[in-house]
Amino acid sequence: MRYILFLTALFVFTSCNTKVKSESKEVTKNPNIVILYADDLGFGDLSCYGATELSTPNIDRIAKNGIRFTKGYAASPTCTPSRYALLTGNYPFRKKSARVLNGNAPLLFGVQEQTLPKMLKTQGYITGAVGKWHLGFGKANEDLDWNKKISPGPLEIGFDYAFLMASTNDRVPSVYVQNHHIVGLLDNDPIAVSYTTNFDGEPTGKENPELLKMHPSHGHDMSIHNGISRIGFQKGGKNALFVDENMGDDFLKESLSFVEKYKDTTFFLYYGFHQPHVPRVPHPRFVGKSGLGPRGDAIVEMDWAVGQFLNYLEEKGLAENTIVIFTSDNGPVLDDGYQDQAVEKNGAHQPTGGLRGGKYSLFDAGTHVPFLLQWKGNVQQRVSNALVSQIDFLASFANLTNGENLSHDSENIIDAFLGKSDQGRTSIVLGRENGVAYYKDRWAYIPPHKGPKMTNKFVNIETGRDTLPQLYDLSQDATQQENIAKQHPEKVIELSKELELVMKSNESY
Ligand code: NG6
Ligand code: CA
Repeated sequence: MRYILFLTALFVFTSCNTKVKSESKEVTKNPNIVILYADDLGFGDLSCYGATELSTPNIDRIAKNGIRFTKGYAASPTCTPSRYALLTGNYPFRKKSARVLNGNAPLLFGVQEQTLPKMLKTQGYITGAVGKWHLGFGKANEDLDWNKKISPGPLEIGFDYAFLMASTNDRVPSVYVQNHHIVGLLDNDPIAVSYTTNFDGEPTGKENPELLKMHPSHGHDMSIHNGISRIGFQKGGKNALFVDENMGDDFLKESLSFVEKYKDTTFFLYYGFHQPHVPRVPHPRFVGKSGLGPRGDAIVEMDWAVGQFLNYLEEKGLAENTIVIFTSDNGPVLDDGYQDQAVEKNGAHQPTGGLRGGKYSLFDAGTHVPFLLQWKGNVQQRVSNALVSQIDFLASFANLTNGENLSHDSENIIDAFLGKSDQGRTSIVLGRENGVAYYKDRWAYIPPHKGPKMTNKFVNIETGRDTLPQLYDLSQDATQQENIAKQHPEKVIELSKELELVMKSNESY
């Protein structure tokens, strides 16, 4: 960055004068970087993206303060692969194990792999991860004992501090992990976790529905905790189990205390919300607030937390020195496994903003998500149509901070992120190895895929799969209504060849 180079030169030039030296050091300070990462929030779920049935005034503040991207993308239509891609700058199809992980899966990253926090650490950042993880813990091929030191994990891939939900809120173990240990675990009540067999005497959602306050619609019928049955079996560790209703407050508190502790340094914070992923169990003070049932209430709860976080930055005088990004890991879903009236109470709300598909889908709504960025005093308010992806944070922030990008796929589009250019990426691969789409310029190409065209009847989302090639012109047909592959055979060949080249370069590792 010219900005940084200029100041570095100033630093060298004045280095004989200690007083000036310390002043110039002050000016060269890189901005703090915060990524606020929603879980399953759709392109149409925020009022700043046109939602009328739901109000998100706090998240909208980021759009008012900065940039609202209209073409912002997560890497994949599910959680783990998107998070992997955001943190490594690598397309998730390069890593076969980058798929929705069980709660006892090993750490997805090799400890040698470059990550965004590792890169930022080399540039002097203190790095923290709070909230949803879903990226595994422990060594491959080794059963993790959750009662001992939990490693490798976030601390081994570049985070200085971590306070994380171990997996997802619908998967056991229902605990938080702080650095290397489960929070609140007592020696006399160890926790045990299994994804194959239940523990003797432990009730399950399937056998004991009378114990439930929220019933599954499909799946989610194993161990019961807090009146909610989950995926997987757990026993013990009672003192350590999280309370779903408090989770939003717990993550906010941890995020604020991380910022408080490191506000005089340069920090990077990855703040992963659990909302509005299932089970949707907001704190009672948000129940009924949206009129859309628990899914809407969970979004209102997250919006409140974002407001508290932004207020804190303002109060501490950090807003001008902090880049804040808000985005989502994949598109929206209504019934994702619990009877929480998400479908019945949705009314006229359009979580996808009218885009085709949703979570799990190769159609646009699977990965086309809200994408906002503010850097007060440095970035002007605007709407940007540049194509931007979470995969590009690594190369772009490496450029901004003078760090090194070692990833395969991350592109430096820092000028687009900071609103100085309308040019983002020109092409992108979306999805993971069992299903991808390829976008270039105005074209969305989905290669032939085997498999069902619909997810199950509860989720009820089109997968985007077809045994024939699909081609859509997003400039004319943003909702992908007309497959024009037959009218443009030469385009289909061109795009399929390009996609093949990208996928073959830097083979899976
Ligand atoms: C699915 C779960 C769904 C959700 C998803 C992952 C069932 C029936 N469905 O398998 O509830 O957990 O995985 O979501 O179990 S993600 O946002 O973390 O990728
Ligand atoms: Ca998700």
